[in-house]
Amino acid sequence: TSADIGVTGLAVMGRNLARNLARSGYSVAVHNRTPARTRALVEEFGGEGSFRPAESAKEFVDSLKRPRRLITMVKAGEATDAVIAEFAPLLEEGDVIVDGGNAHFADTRRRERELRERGIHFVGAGISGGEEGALHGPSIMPGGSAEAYDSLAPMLEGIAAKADDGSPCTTHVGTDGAGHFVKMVHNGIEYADMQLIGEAYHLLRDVAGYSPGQIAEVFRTWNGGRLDSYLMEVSAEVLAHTDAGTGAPFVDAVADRAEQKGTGRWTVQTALELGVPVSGIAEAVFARSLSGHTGLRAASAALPGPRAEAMGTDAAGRFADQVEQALYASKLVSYAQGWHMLRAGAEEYGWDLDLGAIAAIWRGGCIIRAAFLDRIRAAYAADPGLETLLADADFAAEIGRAQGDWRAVAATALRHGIPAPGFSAALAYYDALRAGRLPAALTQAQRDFFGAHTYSRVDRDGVFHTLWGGDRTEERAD
Ligand code: NBP
Repeated sequence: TSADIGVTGLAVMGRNLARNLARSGYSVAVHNRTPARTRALVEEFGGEGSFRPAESAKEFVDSLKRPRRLITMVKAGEATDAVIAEFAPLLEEGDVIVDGGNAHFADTRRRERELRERGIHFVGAGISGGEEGALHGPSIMPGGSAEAYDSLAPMLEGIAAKADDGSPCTTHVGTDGAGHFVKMVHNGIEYADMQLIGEAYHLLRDVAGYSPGQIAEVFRTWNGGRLDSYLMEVSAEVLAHTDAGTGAPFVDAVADRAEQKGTGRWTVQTALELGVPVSGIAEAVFARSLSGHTGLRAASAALPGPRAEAMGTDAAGRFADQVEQALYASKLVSYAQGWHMLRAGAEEYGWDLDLGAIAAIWRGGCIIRAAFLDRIRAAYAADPGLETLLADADFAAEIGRAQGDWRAVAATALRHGIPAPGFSAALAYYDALRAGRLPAALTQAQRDFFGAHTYSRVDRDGVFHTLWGGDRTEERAD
């Protein structure tokens, strides 16, 4: 009568994941560096299922069924290495360590390689949904060997969120760091979604002249349509909330400085290395960063510019409809960029990512869960080789219909001096993809001028260089 699985690291996430497993009928060994947390878990929630508290690593490992399966839910980084260093020597060939923390996928690749050499399976599992998700059903993105996934599948599928069609929000994402890579891109998309909703709010507030309560109503209406998503719902909840202390809208009582833990930044850093333009995510990361530069903002507060003027009620209503179009179109672009990044990562790191299946496991449990993701799943089901989501016939038609309003909203933001970098960057990306000719021709010619970096021509094959410093004849450079 040994435990089915073990969880070590019993802060908010680990504790709730262990409870989720126990409530699903598994017997769960629980362990934490500081044993007080282990005792607290069993005292408070012991009645929910079968927990086996262990004070030492050895006791913990010895209490697990073979092959042993243990999940570590400790702080990402050095703590994860410390846990692996402590537990790996106690394990045997075929045992499985699952890292459910927010590790960087490059660390996961390294850890997986090191443990594989010792015959131990290492599964880097991205887990999204926060504390509540861990307890009631997160979206789980496991990467590692297929064999390790198979041994975990019933448990993971049992505790994961379920999509509307009943399917569990987890799948074998790919080998080694694939799960944590996919989780990272999920978080990047989450940043972009939040930024776009923020821009919609800003425009509705300052141009439409709506109160936070009115905007909450608008968001609730949108949430009943194609923008239906957890983040839309959360935004409406926050905007409808009144601050107990001041009686003012809660959002006005919060300092306008957005923080970040780093997964958005990792997404952008990795995208730069892969050469993938994820401008929506990058603008979102920069916008958070800018908001925190209070000195810079104070020093710039008197700079000249237009003051937003609120419009009349009828115009405001029409404008709100346009903002819905702009938000939807920009969201579509940022998802297209995110999926481009998934494809590029798969190619670079040799993962066989199923792009539709990733959309499917984000339909529930995770922070970006939304009705929209089922359409992305369907787009890849119809054409697994889809070059970009924007090329899907339905999405292309929708963005085509939205673009007039999208441009109007971006122009309004510019005219009123309201920063909307997410809307604008998405539109610039869309227009750059559409453009027959890009000024990149001039850029490449400049590079050839000052650095002899050569160029190709539109009319013949080959590599060319112009003797800019001499008689400007063109020579072959290949
Ligand atoms: P924390 O990220 O705050 O980590 C606290 C846990 O790490 C405690 O159990 C602590 O043990 C343990 N730990 C540390 Br710190 N250093 C250790 C070491 N050297 N050896 C062993 N254990 C060590 O917990 P969390 O917020 O529950 O998150 C857990 C993981 O899940 C993180 O990787 C996080 O990024 C990820 N995640 C969090 C969320 C969320 O919403 N919070 C969502 C998705 C993923 P102690 O009790 O002895 O100090």
